[in-house]
Amino acid sequence: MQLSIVEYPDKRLREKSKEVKHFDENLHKLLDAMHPFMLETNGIGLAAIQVNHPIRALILNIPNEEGEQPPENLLEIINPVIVEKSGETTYQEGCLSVPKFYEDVTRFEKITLNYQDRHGNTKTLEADELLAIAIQHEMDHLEGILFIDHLSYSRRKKFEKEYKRMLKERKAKK
Ligand code: Y12
Ligand code: CO
Repeated sequence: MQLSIVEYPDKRLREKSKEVKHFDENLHKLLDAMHPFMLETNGIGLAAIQVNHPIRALILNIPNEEGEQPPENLLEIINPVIVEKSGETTYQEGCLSVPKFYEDVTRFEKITLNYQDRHGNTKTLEADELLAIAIQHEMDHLEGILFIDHLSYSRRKKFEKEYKRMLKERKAKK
């Protein structure tokens, strides 16, 4: 399956993703294609809507202390719901759909998540540190929300100006 990234300001990123009801071969093929795609593009998290599949599915492969992303650490998360949350933490986030930009975003420090795996089995996960941040970032995608939506008015205006310039420069290079 050939995938490509949907980039801001594409309106497709604003769609609300639909609940996954069929844990079938189509879902497995998509998840199987998302993982190598995410690694090739240096990502640690990817929601299906970012590759033009607006379903409530996301993957995460948080780097270990050596900076590696072993396949056994891959998390496939379907239909997630945060059931507990606490604390606050700020981290400089990036997104494959908003290339070249990194901004501080404040999120819950610890979360407990209910979700389904690729076979529809129900799971619970307690997450903190980068995993908790990345889950919240990816779950925002399911609602059509991007990390830049969390910026202050003035920071967002600055971002829009810089992003427009980046897109213009990229177009001129082509
Ligand atoms: C903290 C950190 C990350 C997340 C969500 C997941 N975000 C990513 O995986 C971002 C990946 C990313 C990769 C880039 O590298 C390439 O595109 C090759 C990148 O660099 C450029 O755009 C040049 C930017 C972001 C949540 C919380
Ligand atoms: Co993102």
